[in-house]
Amino acid sequence: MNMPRTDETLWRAVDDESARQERQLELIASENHASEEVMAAMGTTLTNKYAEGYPGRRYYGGCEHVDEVEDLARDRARELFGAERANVQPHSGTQANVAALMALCEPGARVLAMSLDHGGHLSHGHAKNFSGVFYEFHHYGLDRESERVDMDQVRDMALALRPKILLAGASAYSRLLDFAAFAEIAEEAGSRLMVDMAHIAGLVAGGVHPSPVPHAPIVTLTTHKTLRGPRGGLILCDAETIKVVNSRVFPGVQGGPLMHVIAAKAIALREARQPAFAVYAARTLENAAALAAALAGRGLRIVSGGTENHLLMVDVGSVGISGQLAEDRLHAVNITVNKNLIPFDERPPMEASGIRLGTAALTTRGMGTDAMLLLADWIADVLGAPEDESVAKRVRGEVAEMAAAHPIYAGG
Ligand code: DSN
Repeated sequence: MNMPRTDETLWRAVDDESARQERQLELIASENHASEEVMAAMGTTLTNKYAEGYPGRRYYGGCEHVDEVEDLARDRARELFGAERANVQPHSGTQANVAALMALCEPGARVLAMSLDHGGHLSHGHAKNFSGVFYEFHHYGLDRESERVDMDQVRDMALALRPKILLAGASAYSRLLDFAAFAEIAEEAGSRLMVDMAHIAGLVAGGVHPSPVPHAPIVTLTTHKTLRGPRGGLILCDAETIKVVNSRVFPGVQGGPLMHVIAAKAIALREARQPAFAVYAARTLENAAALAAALAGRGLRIVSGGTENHLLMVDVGSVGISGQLAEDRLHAVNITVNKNLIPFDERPPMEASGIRLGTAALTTRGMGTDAMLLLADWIADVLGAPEDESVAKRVRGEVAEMAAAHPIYAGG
């Protein structure tokens, strides 16, 4: 099917976004560049199909082909992560978390999760999010010295609170989470362990990060971060939990599944089984470690002293500026990052003292540790002289050369 492009205004915005992605160096830790095949699946006739229900048990006729698509996605998810069951319908990670919480406990139940201020996630009990509105959340944090999860505090809180769910997972935490220790604490406290592995799913798939699946009856993830698929959510669980998970996803929190996105998830899950993906995941880790070490070498403090995954938290307060200023100045040279609170931050969230950097997207572009060393110098140069236009001009030129040498898409 030839794609018509009659809506010039709309397509101009899309083309501008494609050009922006090619031009800028993407360090937002939750973003990546999906393959052309993944993107093609989302532009197919599957977008036309309603398929409320599950394969073989739908509320609409004509579902024989989308059944095949959803079965492929479910089987591939189970095989990739070694899970007993999978639900591939959640529209997003937050939708997956809503369904998972509803599957494990009743509204009003007590849940213990990592604090957002220390690296958790909005859907882990923020007061204005559904999770904080409908559940009684309590939060553990990081140890002030090591800036790592304080497992003694997790245990003490779990034993005192006896939450229905102990939730492990983060969106701005650069260290390994000890899933086996979380599982032991959950057992001791009479809680069920839920893991949100949205950020690290691709690293787990690539075999370079410990998997939570053997330790938790329910694991949620997104498919578009390190896993490099389409935007969306997914739930893995054991055979005992799947019935309630399925009913919480549909009709619990969603209506018709997005079959075009589920097709794209199936493609991404297949891609993640290829040997090349394991190499990609390992390089993503190497790049993050190299970037962290090089930035530290230039005098920027790295939260917790380093990284064990795809992201690093940089305390830009250590060079006397706010996260907001760092984000703005780096944006001006086409390096894209997001400001982020660091643990025990004294600045408000809209200002913040940190930036969060992730290497998943640049690794997809084929950049390696040499590129990370250059990038660290450029970031340190810009943040060390945020008002110096001559530094910005030089770095902007160097960034442009590196971006042009690593096109994301053919013809991009
Ligand atoms: N907004 C995502 C992130 O940036 O980590 C999480 O949902």
